[in-house]
Amino acid sequence: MSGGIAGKVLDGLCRRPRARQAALRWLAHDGEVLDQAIVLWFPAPASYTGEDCAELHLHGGPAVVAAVADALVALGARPAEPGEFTRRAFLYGKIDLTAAEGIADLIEAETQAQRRQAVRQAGGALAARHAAWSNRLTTLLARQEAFIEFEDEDIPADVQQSVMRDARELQGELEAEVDQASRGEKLRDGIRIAILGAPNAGKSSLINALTGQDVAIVSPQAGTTRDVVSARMVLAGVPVTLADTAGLRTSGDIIEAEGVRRATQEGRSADLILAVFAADALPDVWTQELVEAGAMAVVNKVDLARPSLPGLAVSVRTGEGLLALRTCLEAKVAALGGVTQAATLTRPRHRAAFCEAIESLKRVQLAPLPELAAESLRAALRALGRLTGAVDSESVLDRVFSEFCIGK
Ligand SMILES: Nc1nc2c(ncn2[C@@H]2O[C@H](COP(=O)(O)OP(=O)(O)OP(=O)(O)O)[C@@H](O)[C@H]2O)c(=O)[nH]1
Ligand SMILES: [Mg+2]
Repeated sequence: MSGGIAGKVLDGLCRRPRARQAALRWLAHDGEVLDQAIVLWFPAPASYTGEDCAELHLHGGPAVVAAVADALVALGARPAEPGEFTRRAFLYGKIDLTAAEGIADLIEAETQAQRRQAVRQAGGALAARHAAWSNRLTTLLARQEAFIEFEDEDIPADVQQSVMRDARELQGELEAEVDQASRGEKLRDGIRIAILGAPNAGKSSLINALTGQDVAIVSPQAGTTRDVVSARMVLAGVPVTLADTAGLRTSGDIIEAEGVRRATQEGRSADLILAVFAADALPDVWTQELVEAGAMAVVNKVDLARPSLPGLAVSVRTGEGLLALRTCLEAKVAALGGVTQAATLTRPRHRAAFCEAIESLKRVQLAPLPELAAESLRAALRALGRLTGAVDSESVLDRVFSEFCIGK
């Protein structure tokens, strides 16, 4: 519970414990004992939200929880909205917006690498780097304003040039950050790998072997797979969705043709494509084109014939080359979305704020008048302020906090 009446509500259930000390209490309401619970009382401001907070650690059965929840509502409380506790913590200045997002990511983290990134962000790593950039921008703005104010007096002549030079340097640093951003976003959202190739090349056999699950039907008949069959796995700490697809060929069968259309579409949205050939068949143009466009070539069935084209040689049947393929995939996935030492931008929202700041810094350097340069510096500061929520509209806050799956 959080809010001004949390203490009063708590008093309605049991004797209030001493601040920040766990106490065992019988909870009772309307003359009925509801549960025996561990009760904690956190008076403001030293609490998660910054308001008065109380915690009840109940026996978790649904009837116990329902009875206590009903009693709390009868005493004047209401259920929290998704993310409402964290939203209040943000509004009371306990945390900034990037830390709030880190907490949401921490709750959702599926892999250890995701957890590490989220812990760092929830701990304020991104906010700290942001503060350093904001400070530098503020100094630049102060220098530019001094230059405008005292232009006629004896301000050193090179002030203007040094502001421009520093603006360019800052622009370069923000650009480098945006270049790194896709890693943070990929680690958060996961990576899509599509398996494409000619019918019968062994794509379905490969997805089964890589995931260790029997997800797709395998048969000697060409054109077995029609739908896109997806399976989740973790590579290098990054969540990966692997998609098996219909064999690529021109087909008169309308169902198979639709499968091929879906396969191509899956390939377009994938971060990485495995282009599978069969060593005992002639390489087909469809798959060759994928390799020319950057797909990773895999030649399967090397137990049947020597591979006639370059690519990772594997045999799903004998297991040959599968370990090398997995190692290679892990390296690629780590490069696309692996965890980095530094705090990175993890959301499109962060990237948008940075891109806007970069555009403003470019305008600073092109400004025909010192006043316009100052205005663009101010715009860059505002754009950066959006990252931590210093400058933000309700709608952005609504979006960030509605992502929480639970009250927290
Ligand atoms: N000898 C040998 N046969 C293989 C190998 N991998 C798969 N096969 C066989 O090749 C046939 C086709 O395998 P699938 O995995 O169904 O091939 P696919 O690429 O998914 O085929 P479509 O779904 O029709 O596009 C099956 O009979 C498999 O048992 C391999 O490494 N060596
Ligand atoms: Mg198949």
